[in-house]
Amino acid sequence: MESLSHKIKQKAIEIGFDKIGIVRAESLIEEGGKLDEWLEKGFHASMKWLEREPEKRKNPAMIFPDAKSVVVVALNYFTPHKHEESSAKGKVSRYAWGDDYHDVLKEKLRELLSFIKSIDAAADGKICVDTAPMMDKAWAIRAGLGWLGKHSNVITKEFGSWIFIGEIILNVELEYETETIADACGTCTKCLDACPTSAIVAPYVVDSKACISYATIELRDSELPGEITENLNGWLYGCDICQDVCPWNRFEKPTTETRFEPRPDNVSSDLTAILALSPETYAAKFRRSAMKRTKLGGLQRNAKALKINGKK
Ligand code: B12
Ligand code: SF4
Repeated sequence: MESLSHKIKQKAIEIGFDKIGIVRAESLIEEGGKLDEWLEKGFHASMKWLEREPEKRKNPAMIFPDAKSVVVVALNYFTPHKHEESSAKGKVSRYAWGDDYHDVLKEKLRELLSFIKSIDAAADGKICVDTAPMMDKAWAIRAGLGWLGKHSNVITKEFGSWIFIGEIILNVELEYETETIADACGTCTKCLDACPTSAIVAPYVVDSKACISYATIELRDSELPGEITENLNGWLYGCDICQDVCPWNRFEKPTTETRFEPRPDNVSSDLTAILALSPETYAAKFRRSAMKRTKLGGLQRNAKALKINGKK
């Protein structure tokens, strides 16, 4: 008879996930230690929410008390489109081109959880897509989905690093993955060398303060720091430089999830049009888009920085 673990894996692929692994819901002792170090060094910059309840980030039982297993999924988000190299446009990072991944993953994970409950009436679980403080990358690595690249994103052999990660913490014991994928970065340092702001301070470690992605998405200041403005390289929202240069991304393949196809003007956005947005037109344009995280003020701040920088 097929095991529940096997059925969960089959169903996950049927729902459209690209990779799945199941691991025991243990505390992340080693990875948690690295998180502590990262926070102590202030690499989280102004993201104070990362400091909150650090123990919860390391221990799934503190998020879901009956935690026995963690089902970890990866969803490929690569769509074959290219940025326009024009000073009138600002580049948007690939992850934000289509619909907000939180909504897409949550919907699929809900379907998976309902399926599990339909087979085992005693089963219950908690869906996590940034909604609960889980260390997504650490779980993906434990579940054998990929390895931590030197740019600090998880890389898979099949899809490169263009994957989103999500989990379901479950109250049922399952069969667990026993093997992890070995680090296949080797001696390559392309991501470290290409980062224009030297934000990858050591292999596997990103200092958010220097990262264009952090500054253009998470930083709430009314102006971007000078070193970021001068090195934006055309990025309006997020940054993909360290992943674009990664040799493993030659294995990128188009996703089957049509909601990740770019919305109009979302690959290379017209800077003048961004600056002309009102709160109403902004809300309508970016409804259910990951790009709303930076809010209208943040997006216009980035567009202004690009316009000033472009004129230099
Ligand atoms: C905070 C955050 C950010 C921050 C910090 C990024 C970072 N490097 O952690 C900022 C705003 C900069 C950011 C940017 C991006 N993010 Co982000 N982010 C997160 C978030 C919410 C938490 C990550 C976290 O806890 N970081 C803290 C550090 C300590 O955690 P960590 O990297 O997992 O820690 C490991 C390593 O640092 C390593 N380590 C630490 N020190 C040392 C020392 C040595 C010697 C070694 C060997 C290892 C090592 O070990 C740790 C344990 O495994 C996650 C979602 C989540 N809930 O996990 C998404 C997440 C990591 N982001 C994601 C994405 C897509 C991005 C961007 C690509 C978006 C973009 N295009 O602009 C960029 C990538 C920038 C980059 N090079 O990392 C995806 C990554 C998917 C993937 N393939 O891995 C995630 C997982 C969201 C998701 N659910 O899919 N992000
Ligand atoms: S996202 Fe951009 S700024 Fe951040 S580490 Fe990668 S290359 Fe550097």
